[in-house]
Formats: sequence, structure tokens, C-alpha cells
Amino acid sequence: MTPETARAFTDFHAPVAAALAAGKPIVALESTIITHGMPFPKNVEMARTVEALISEGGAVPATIAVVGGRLKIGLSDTELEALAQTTGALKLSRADLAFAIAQRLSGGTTVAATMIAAHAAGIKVFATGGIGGVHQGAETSFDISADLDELARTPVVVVSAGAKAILDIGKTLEVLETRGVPVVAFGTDVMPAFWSRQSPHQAPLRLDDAASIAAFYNARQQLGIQGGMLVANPVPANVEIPADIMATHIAAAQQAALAQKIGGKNVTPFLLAKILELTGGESLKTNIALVENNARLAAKIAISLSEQNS
Ligand code: PSU
Ligand code: MN
Repeated sequence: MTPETARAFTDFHAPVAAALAAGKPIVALESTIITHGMPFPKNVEMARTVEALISEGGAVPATIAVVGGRLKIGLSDTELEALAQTTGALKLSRADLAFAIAQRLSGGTTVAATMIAAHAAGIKVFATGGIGGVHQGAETSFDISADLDELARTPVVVVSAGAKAILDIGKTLEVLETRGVPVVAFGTDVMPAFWSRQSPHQAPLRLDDAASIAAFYNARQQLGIQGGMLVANPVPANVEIPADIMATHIAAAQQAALAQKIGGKNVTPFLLAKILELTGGESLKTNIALVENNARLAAKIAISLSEQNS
């Protein structure tokens, strides 16, 4: 997809179009987290807060989604609210983004699809919660998220809280290394684990400020190295759920997924919903706080990138 050929079905929200024209910092946001990751109305509250944090941080937010076949680069508040309430919204990754456009359907874009759309629109920085990765048991299920391949090919900086502990974090790091994706832990030597600040794995790389992350991105571009980067930003300490507590809930959720024969793209949404239920809502609080934390850092990285490239 090139921006030129995509123009016929792409709608730029006015503040995003203005920021692109002026070379101002922009942060893309995904929408599967809205349509499949959190229940209404928490999902729209989260989406609004995250957009506000990016604006307060000095960048322009652009939530990406497909609405009735239109690829939206930035949503109005009304569109955001409508998407958050859409029942039957699709979960769109690289494989089905164009399907929803051609069939004039609506859906939330995953990390992979949001990266594709952000890059086509000229946006370099993207904030999310956690990326998809290699699922536990992938050696038999072959369940590996398309997010990992996208990170290997599309030059966007993805700010996450690491990979969710519902995944096999060790295998996820191995695939990222094989595919040449830098994983930069922010201010820590340890790979964070989404709801928890620490996983048992060392982080491949560490940087302590946004300007250094921007400089790293620029050096990769100057070298002509393809692909994106993953920033792993640990959840704030005051809202983290210790890894051992999460491990019990994750195991129970995985048992339920197996028993109910959940497969394919339903696995991640099922596990998230189950864990929400098992933690009595605690996991959702943590999830929201970590997305907010990532949005703040992403705004700083976007600002550093536009300063360094102006
Ligand atoms: N992390 C969350 N909530 C989510 C997801 C990640 O806290 O809803 C979504 C993201 O959109 C991610 C997707 O790209 O799950 C991965 O799904 P899969 O494993 O099917 O590729
Ligand atoms: Mn999968």
C-alpha cells in the first residue's frame, strides 16, 4: 500500500492532516484494544484519556480504525464512541485489513494493521498496550502473531509494555531477534511483562530517554535497515500486578481456552476477557494505566524525532 493509491479510501481526521502537513509530531493508536481488548464504556474512556495525554504531551493523536470500509487516520470523538460500541466489529490484522476496506466493513486494527496504516500515512510512532507474540504452546498450535512479522518489515516505533505474560515471552524475544527487530527496554535491564514490571528475561537493549530512542530510529533509517522497533516500557510500580499472581490467572485462562477449543484470532481477546473476569477487574485498571504510560513516552519520542529531523 502506498499513500497515493490508498487515498481513495482513506480519511484523515483534520488535526492529523494539519499535523502531517506541518511536520508536527503525531502518535498513532490502535483500535483492536478498543473493539476487542476492553469492555464498553472503559474502552472509550481509555481511548479518550490516551488521546488527551498525547495532546498534553505536545503531539497529535491519531487513532486508526476501519469504519464502513473507510480507513480512518484519526477519529472524531463521535466516531471513537461509535466504534467503541460497535458490536461485531472485526479484528483486523495484515491479512484482513484490505478485506474490511473492500467489503465496506468496520473493525479495530491490531498492532500489525495499525503499523501498516500509520506508515502509509507518514506516522512514525505508535503507542499500544502489549504486542501480540508467540503463544505458549506455539510449538504445537503454530500461533504466532502477525505483529512480529510486521515489526520486521514496517518502519514504525511501537511503544508497548512488553509482551503479555499470556504469551511465551522468551520465544517472542527469540523470533524478534531472528527477524532483526530491536527490542529496547526503557530505563530497565529487564524485559517487562505487561501487567508486571519484570519478566524472567533480560532485555536485549536498554535506553533511558526518548531522544536516544529517536536517534536509534534515525540511525537505522540512515543505514537503510528495514523494519520497526519495539520499545518495552514497564508499567508504573503503583499499578503493577506481581508476576506470580498473574501466573495463576493466566494458567486458568489458558485452561479455559483449551477446554472451549478457542483458536485463531479469538485466542487473545478470549484470554484478555477471561483474565479480566478472574482478576475482578484489577487487570483492566493495570492495562489502562500502562497504555497511558506508553502514550506519554510515545509523545516524547515523536517530539524528539521531529526535532532531530527538522
Ligand atoms: N494488547 C492488549 N489488548 C489487545 C491487544 C493487545 O492489551 O487487544 C491486541 C493488539 O491489537 C494486538 C493483538 O496487535 O491483540 C494481537 O492479536 P493476535 O495475537 O491475534 O495477533
Ligand atoms: Mn494468533
